[in-house]
Amino acid sequence: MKEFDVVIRNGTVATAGDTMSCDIGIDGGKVAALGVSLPEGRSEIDATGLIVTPGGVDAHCHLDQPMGDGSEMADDFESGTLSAAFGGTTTVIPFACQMKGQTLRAAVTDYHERAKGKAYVDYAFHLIVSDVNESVLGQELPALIEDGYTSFKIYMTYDDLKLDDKDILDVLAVAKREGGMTMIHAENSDCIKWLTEQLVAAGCTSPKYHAASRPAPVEREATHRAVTLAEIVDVPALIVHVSGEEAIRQIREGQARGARILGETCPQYLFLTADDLDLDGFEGAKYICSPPPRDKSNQDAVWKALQSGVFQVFSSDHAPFRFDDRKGKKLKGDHACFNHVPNGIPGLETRMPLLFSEGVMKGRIDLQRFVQLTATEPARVYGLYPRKGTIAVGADADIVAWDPKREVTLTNGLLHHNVDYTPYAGKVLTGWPVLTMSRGEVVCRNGDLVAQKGRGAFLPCDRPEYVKANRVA
Ligand code: DUC
Ligand code: ZN
Ligand code: ZN
Repeated sequence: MKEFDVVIRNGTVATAGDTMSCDIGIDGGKVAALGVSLPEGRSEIDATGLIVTPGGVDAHCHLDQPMGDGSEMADDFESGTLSAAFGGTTTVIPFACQMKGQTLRAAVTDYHERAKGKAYVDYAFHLIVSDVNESVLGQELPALIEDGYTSFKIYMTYDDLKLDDKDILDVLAVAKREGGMTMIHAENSDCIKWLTEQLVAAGCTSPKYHAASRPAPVEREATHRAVTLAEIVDVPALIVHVSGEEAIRQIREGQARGARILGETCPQYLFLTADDLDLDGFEGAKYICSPPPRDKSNQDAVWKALQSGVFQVFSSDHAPFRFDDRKGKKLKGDHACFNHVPNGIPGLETRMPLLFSEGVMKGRIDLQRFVQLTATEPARVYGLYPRKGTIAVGADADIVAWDPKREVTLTNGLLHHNVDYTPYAGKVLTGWPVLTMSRGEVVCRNGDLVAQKGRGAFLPCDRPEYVKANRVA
């Protein structure tokens, strides 16, 4: 009787701590052994010449999220998780979004319905808390944290989502008391509103003015305030999608003061700039996301913060809107003012390949940092570690094999999302995920899908160890 269901043999295995040449024995969907010359498995995978990493954890992506303005996200749990798998991501954490007037529980129930039977890889939910009231603070959030929904995003901007400082303090206090992780979208709403009014009055309405309506100080001020509010409550909080130097400085200074502030950035802040919003006609709308991409020197600052540890998490913020579509970027037509264009860009499938190629292969970060940022730390921050985010005995066998020699020119046709463009078209990448395994089952291999839709499972999250352990990395 053979000891393992699967043996992945002769790969270069990288975790957050080490790189080693070894075989991986997998049994019952879990890693059962790491060693050399492991006994034969019932199935064998030859990883000679490949780099083997933990499957990615994309801790910030939007799938089939109800929008309320007539727009529709192009990816649901089926196309979103398919696209994730082909890009080396084996866990996604999208958002169950509370509409104002709705209970959090109703948002979660609705989101489970949307996910049911559709996912190719495993998924957990963050909550979005948009309506803070006594029952949310006193009953709903504590009960949902207990049930495995241990992280929640709050917004400082967007009229239908934003909270004021008092509400934010109340949510942070619940996070502290109950052991949840608060994610904060930090942009100053009134500044955006005022700047938008000025721009529109001056006839500046094309996509490029989106960046002008949300300049770095708008993010800097809100980041400073978010850090301050978390310090006042004395609780960890994570600033999401940080775009550049000014916000980074607020986080770094907070961390230096001892505040337990975590940071997340995304590919758009490494590979896009505000110039991309200035393409002919309406093309720039493809790049409208918030905060907006900045400039080259801000890209450099983001790389530095990835290297130095200011950021713990590298997510896609996949927010999928089709370009040539009246439910997408052209919701209000192809001459719409920038503030009527749905915010967000696709990136689930390209997140890890971009960082592998431009980070690891170009020597900006090592393999350990790559694994930390794309898998281990997101799993730890959101209470999924060590089940997810590592290759260790007892962990789920969520594993990706990379061919470091494969050169790929990105085109939208190569990708598996349901969006009609990729912001990264034409980029030539070195290194590509050639095999993605989830709980011991190969999901895709050499560009072919080999698993069934619906196999992905919901993951209740533990209370994040960052909160439990009262510390940041
Ligand atoms: N900004 C967000 O805050 N969420 C989704 C997409 C975006 O651009
Ligand atoms: Zn956001
Ligand atoms: Zn987002």
